[in-house]
Amino acid sequence: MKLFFNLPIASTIASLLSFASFVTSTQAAVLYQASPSYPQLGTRLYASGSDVAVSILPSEAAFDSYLWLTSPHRIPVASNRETGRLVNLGAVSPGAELLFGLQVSSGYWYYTGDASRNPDGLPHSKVTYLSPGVARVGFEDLLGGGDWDFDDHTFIFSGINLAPKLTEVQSKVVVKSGEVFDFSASAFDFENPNDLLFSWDFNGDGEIDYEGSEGKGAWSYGGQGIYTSSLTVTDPSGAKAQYSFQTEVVPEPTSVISFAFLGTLGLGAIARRKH
Ligand SMILES: [Ca+2]
Ligand SMILES: [Ca+2]
Ligand SMILES: [Ca+2]
Repeated sequence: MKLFFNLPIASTIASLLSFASFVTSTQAAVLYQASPSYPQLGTRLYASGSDVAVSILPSEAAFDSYLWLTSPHRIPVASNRETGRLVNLGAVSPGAELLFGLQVSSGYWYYTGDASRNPDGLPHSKVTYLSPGVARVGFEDLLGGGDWDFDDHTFIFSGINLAPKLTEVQSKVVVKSGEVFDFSASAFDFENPNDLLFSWDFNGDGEIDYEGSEGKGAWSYGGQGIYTSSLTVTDPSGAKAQYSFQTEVVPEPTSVISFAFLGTLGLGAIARRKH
């Protein structure tokens, strides 16, 4: 009878103690990890602040096409048959995404960046970074992706910037109210690998709570509850990478620990009674 009575208490104490040790852990969890390189498909291009120029490389595509800058300004650039031509689009505000569109004689439009922008939901442009500010951008011009070699219409873009890419984010998922905890993140950027700004909003109110160039620091929560925290990394041209995560802030665990102590004393009393 005592055995049945003791076991649930022991397991309750064990779970309380493990909960307490998890909460008081000083280890930060790895929340996000990615390779320190950019994918070539779906890469967005941003303005660096200097003049944006496009040179047209040879094309062997069956289709004629015309390249446009469609945002933040709508500017016609050149046909894919104007090999060797260099078009200067002038300066675009730094940080703005340069959204290029290829108007193909088949009637379809294909865009730089996310696959969801294209009529078939597939990526149609491949960005190969050549040097800071300069990339070769090749398009596929067939609905469905064709042969996926991304060289039907090829251009050299200069005056561009790639957004930084987060490679690791560490923080605590469960934090005690009032506890100072460590957090850290690392990011990768072609143009400015050592000149990035890390901005943390821990309580999700839109106000930056901690900012610095080192990618690490310490902070504490005042209240309790579940918060959507975010980290934004910005390069000197204003291009950004963002990551969001949830943090649970629990009360100071004095009640948990005293409950666990009570449980331990209770078990001792039960053990003594057995003798
Ligand atoms: Ca092709
Ligand atoms: Ca950059
Ligand atoms: Ca905040």
